[in-house]
Amino acid sequence: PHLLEPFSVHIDFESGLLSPDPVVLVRRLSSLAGYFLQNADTDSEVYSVHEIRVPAERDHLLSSTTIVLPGKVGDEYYMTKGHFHANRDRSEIYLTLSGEGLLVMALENGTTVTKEMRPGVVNYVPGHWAHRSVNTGSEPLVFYAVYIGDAGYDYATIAERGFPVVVVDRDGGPSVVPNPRY
Ligand code: S6P
Ligand code: ZN
Repeated sequence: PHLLEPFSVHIDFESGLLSPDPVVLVRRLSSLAGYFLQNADTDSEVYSVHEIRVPAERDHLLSSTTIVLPGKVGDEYYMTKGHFHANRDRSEIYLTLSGEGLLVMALENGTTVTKEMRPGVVNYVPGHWAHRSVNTGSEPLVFYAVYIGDAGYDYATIAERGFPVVVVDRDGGPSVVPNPRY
C-alpha cells in the first residue's frame, strides 16, 4: 500500500476536463471495431477518459471523467466499450455532469437494467453488473466515475457478444431494443 499526500483536482463540469495532469485515453471508431452493429466509415473520436492518478490498489479510490461525444454509427448512438470489472464484485458510482444519455447495465445471465444519465444524477453500479454509457443527446455526455482501485477491467466478454440490448435512434429519439447478435 502507498501512503499518499492529500491532493485536489479541478473538474470543469461542462467539458469534463481536469487540471492538473490527468492520464488521458482516447477511443476512436477504429479502436471500437466490432462494438457497433454496423461498420463505421470514418475514424472519428467517440470518447475519452481522463483519469486522476492514484495507484490501482484496493485501498485507493480511482476516479475519472468520461466524455462521450454525440454521434451515431448507423442508427446506434456513440457509446463506451463497456466492461465487467476484472474483480467482479467491485462497485462504482457515476455522477453525470453534463449532457444526457443512458447507462446500460447487465448481469452475466443477461438480466439488463437501463438508467437515465443527466446532470446531477448519481448512478450506482453494484459489483457484477457490466456497464456501458450511451450518449443519446446532441451535446457531449460528461460524467465522473469513482471506483475501487483494484476493480480492473474485463472487456473480453462484452467484446465477444455485446450487451443484451442496443440503444438506437428511432424517429429522432432513443429506443432500447434487443441486440440481434447477443
Ligand atoms: C471504470 C469506469 C469508467 C469507464 C469509462 C470508459 O471502471 O467504468 O471510467 O472506464 O467510462 O468506458 P470503458 O468501458 O471503455 O472502460
Ligand atoms: Zn467500470
